[in-house]
Amino acid sequence: MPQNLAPIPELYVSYDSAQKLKADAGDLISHDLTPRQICDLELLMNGGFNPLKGFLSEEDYNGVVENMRTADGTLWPMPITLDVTEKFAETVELGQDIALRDQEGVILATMTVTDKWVPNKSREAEKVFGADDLAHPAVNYLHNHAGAVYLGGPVTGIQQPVHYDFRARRDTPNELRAYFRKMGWRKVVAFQTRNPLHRAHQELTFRAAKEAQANLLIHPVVGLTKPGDIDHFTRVRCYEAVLDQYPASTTAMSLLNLAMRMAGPREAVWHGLIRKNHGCTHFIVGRDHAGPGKNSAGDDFYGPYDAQDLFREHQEEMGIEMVDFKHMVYVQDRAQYEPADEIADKDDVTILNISGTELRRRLAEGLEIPEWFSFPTVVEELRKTRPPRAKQGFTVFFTGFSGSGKSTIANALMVKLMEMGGRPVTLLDGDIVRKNLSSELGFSKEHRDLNIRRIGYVASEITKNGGIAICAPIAPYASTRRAVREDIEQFGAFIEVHVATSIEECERRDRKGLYKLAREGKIKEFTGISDPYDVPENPEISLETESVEVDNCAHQVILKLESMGLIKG
Ligand code: PPS
Repeated sequence: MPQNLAPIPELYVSYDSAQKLKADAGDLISHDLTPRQICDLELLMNGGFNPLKGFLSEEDYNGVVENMRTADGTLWPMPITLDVTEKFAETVELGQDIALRDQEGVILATMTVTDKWVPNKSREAEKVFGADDLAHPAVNYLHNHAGAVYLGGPVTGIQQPVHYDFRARRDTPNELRAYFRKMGWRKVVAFQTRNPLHRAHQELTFRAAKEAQANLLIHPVVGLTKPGDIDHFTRVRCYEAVLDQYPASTTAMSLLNLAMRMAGPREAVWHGLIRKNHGCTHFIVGRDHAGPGKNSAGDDFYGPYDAQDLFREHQEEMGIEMVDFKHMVYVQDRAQYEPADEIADKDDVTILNISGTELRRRLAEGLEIPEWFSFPTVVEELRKTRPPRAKQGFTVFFTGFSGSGKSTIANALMVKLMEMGGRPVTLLDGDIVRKNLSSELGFSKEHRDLNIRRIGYVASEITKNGGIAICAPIAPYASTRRAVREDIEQFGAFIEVHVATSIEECERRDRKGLYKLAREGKIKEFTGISDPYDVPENPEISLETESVEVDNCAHQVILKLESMGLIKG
């Protein structure tokens, strides 16, 4: 049997042992896994991350970060770490077993903690992602979401994470290997994707398979992808629509529950190793594979062919061969797709191409998407989840000192939007939220953060469901505002409005008499007097209230919404 088709080791114990282990593990200290950790654990347990046997130890982590190798020299480019809070780490001793639970509390595995350390996250960012720059989604995750302490140790698998969606389309490495054996597929080229497939992708994957004289595995990621990507439910429906376009019995599709890091070159090598574990012999690597977008200076994080170069350097050792991704363009004169670098008569033919940005613009504005570009069924699915901007939900988030005029302008805006109609509008005013949603909270940093997070959560749900959320808290901390923006932008636009009334003017107005009390020390931690306020650096709008009427301030917001295409005349 070819090596790529032989069964691969998993970390699961037998069914009977799992039942016993699960009962015993009820008494262990538990860690509730984050969504990313659940993805990582699933691939550790089912052999997708073979040869890893658990979350990395400190020595392995250092090796992986510094030179892409575990302590014993095995090539592994991505740190697979169990990050936890300092508080949780304090409760765990080395040598102790802990239970790893999913978000509903189901025990998926146990882990023997052999290592516990505080990582140098900036170093990890520099080495693994190429820069300690928060514009990189994985660096942002590392600094702003991941716990401060890492635990390492071998994992004993009890059960797979439960998935309720597309169950028949999900396969473990061993299930795919068995499928390839059954079908007699010896050579398989895998195509990794986090985007819907259009005609160009169909052409290039089909050609790649022909070139490698191999069968084709469409292997889309349905775990975590880049923030802002099209949700996997929509994508899978799109993939299913495209599958008919391939010759029967040469192509399969399987969903991979991977949490991507967008680490470009290192990610390409990682993806290759994962596909090898899934029984594939070839892997398609394109231009800017798993690229994270622009850095904070507006440049690309990685060179366009860095991923291909790093893959090529290691492919022999990896045991999976790279197939270059061809940039396919549509040649109108011949009504077909061709690789851009193979068109000899470039100057005599009309070449058409629609970029990802242009596609998003057309969807956002409800414009035509031609048939030469995509399949009608795919476009139909995309239009369902990406309605034109004027029909999407959005959040207007006011921030400013107490008494700056946030609530008054927010109210005026709400009334204007309700007059226009078309979408439900909800006002989450600072004072009102504190009477209902956050009635038990005070004004410490921790409580203010919690308050804003709650407002952000409600606003994100409203935005997701096509409504308009208007929020008007002080929201003094830039980092919290940023986190709320991230939550909301997954579903719709986030418009930050800085009500820029100066603290002197707010104090002069002192509409609620609170500034006086704050000056007398009778109210502690009062924003602008005895507590900080981070002035927004790049708000969508900054409102000057001292010489402008409320009605006009609200109107400026309406004009901004109109210019963003969120409301139509
Ligand atoms: S925060 O920081 O965003 O959670 O604040 P927020 O929920 O918007 O609540 C602000 C309102 O509470 C009143 N208040 C205080 N504000 C600031 N600092 C302190 N210590 C404080 N204590 C009470 C104040 O009236 C704010 O109302 P607005 O509507 O902003 O004037």
